[in-house]
Amino acid sequence: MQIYLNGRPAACREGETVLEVARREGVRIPTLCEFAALNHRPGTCRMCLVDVTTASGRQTLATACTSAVEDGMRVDTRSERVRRARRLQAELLFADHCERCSGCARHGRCELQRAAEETGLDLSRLSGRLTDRTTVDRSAPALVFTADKCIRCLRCVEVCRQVQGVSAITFEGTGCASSVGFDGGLWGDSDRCVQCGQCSLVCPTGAIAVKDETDRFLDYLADPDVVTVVQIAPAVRMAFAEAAGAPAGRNLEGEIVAGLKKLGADFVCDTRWSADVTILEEGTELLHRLEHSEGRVDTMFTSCCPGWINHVEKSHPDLFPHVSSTRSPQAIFGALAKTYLPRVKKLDSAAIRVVSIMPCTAKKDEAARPQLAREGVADVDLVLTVRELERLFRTQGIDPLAIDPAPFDSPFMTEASGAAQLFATTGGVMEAALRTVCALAGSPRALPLRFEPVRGLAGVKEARVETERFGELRVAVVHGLKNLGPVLDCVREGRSPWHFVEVMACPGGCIGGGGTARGDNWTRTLPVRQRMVYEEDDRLAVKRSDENPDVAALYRDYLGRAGSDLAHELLHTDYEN
Ligand code: HC0
Ligand code: SF4
Repeated sequence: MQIYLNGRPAACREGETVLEVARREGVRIPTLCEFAALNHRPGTCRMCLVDVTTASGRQTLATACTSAVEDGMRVDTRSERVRRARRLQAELLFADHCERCSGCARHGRCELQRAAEETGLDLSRLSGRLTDRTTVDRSAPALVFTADKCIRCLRCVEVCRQVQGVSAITFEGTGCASSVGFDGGLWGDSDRCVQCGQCSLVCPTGAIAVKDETDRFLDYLADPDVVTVVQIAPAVRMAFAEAAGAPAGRNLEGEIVAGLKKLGADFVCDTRWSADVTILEEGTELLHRLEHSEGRVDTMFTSCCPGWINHVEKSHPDLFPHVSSTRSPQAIFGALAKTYLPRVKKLDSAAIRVVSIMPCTAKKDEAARPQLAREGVADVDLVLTVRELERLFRTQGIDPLAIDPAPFDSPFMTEASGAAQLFATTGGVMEAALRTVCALAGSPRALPLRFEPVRGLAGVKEARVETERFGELRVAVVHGLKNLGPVLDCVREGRSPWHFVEVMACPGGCIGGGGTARGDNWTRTLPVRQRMVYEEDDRLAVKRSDENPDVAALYRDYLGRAGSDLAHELLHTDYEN
């Protein structure tokens, strides 16, 4: 089968769309509402209009994203008629779109701006004519919705439904007054949204954006009485290059450290260090459960993903007894940065502000949780996402692709194992935990360091390992909340075969977090980021969390042993209360 694209023959298959064939042939057609990775093509923005002449001679303007190819079809993607029609569609989109572009988080990276440029739209005659939708909903902890930036593409509705199975975002109202919404209420009142931020990854404009808190960081840096302690999460270094405009696959860890130091950060440390601490605490907790389960399977869930914790809290609170009490690495870092670091470095704890650089929007929510504050003071003061950091560097004149890399600068909270690096990907917390738990519980064969069954991007993964003390350990790994249902049913109904289950809310785990770089194709970027994680694990000399000398020093000099009273006070929590 073939069609003619701008006069040139192009081979195609039955069922393909004109847009798919054009993309394969390298013929550019502007798009806006369409999102290939979600198979989402509502055909509503009409940016992809093309001139179609069928083999029988019928001529029409049609949307390329929804039009199936027919043998002999002639498609003109740039006729005068097409260009005029697309420009009118762009004008109509601006009829109820705000034009406060310069202050928008997406300025320069907005898909609507790009569509205007591609269609040659200079000034819309219809700007602001149709309706006045000025609502700005700032009620959610991490994300902001601005109604008059919404172009009703419904990508956010689809990602929330298809990928997360949460369906917190709905399409509401009719005609010009229609918009996405949150069950008719404020976003912060949603009884379903987990703040994973996947919607902010797919929104083509600034309608759904991360709450920008970069100013607060600049305030901290400018205050001579404040000591800034920055932590960088395991996945940030895997996604930052893409946010900065480089191709996927470059690890910019040293450049991020250098940029933060140049901005004036006092300490730049590594969340991988506290991920190793997490494994010692969570592993000890798991061993304790195994010792006291009297032959039953008492499933324990990981607790480090705040999107998952929010999901339990909102939709499955009866499962809290199965969730590990160990705090996340971000929260453990915060607690130790305000207790252990001042001891070691002779600092006033009250002067310290902990700033997290995270791939995650829900980490903003986690940091603000009352359970993670001591005497009303949060352990983590501020969370910036990868995209906020990229914008901060850009506005402060720091080019992360040109700056010389620098090492982490505290000798106390930076050393990391390969296990800790694995946290960045789905299956990584499990693999890290198994390395240590198998060592502590004895493994009959040579201790495995790679647990292949929990690697990769399958939605649900299972593995079994033999231990001397407890026999066979059965584990499962789930990422993308949509995949969770059957696993939760098994645990709730007492049919769970798994002793330990890792849950990460985002597809791919944190490498696919809602605060990372936007990619238009998860199937392309996630495998690259995941491969970088495995390579970094291979590169690091220490493989197991319990062999990290920095962590050993922490327990020797401060905490005592894993699971001690002090460790419980600082490093555990109870989300139920
Ligand atoms: Fe993650 Fe984490 S691995 S949740 O994805 O556990 O955000 O990167 O920082 O806390 O370490 C995110 C990433 C972290 C935490 C770690 C865990
Ligand atoms: Fe955040 Fe990672 Fe959980 Fe996504 S998977 S909500 S990025 S912690």
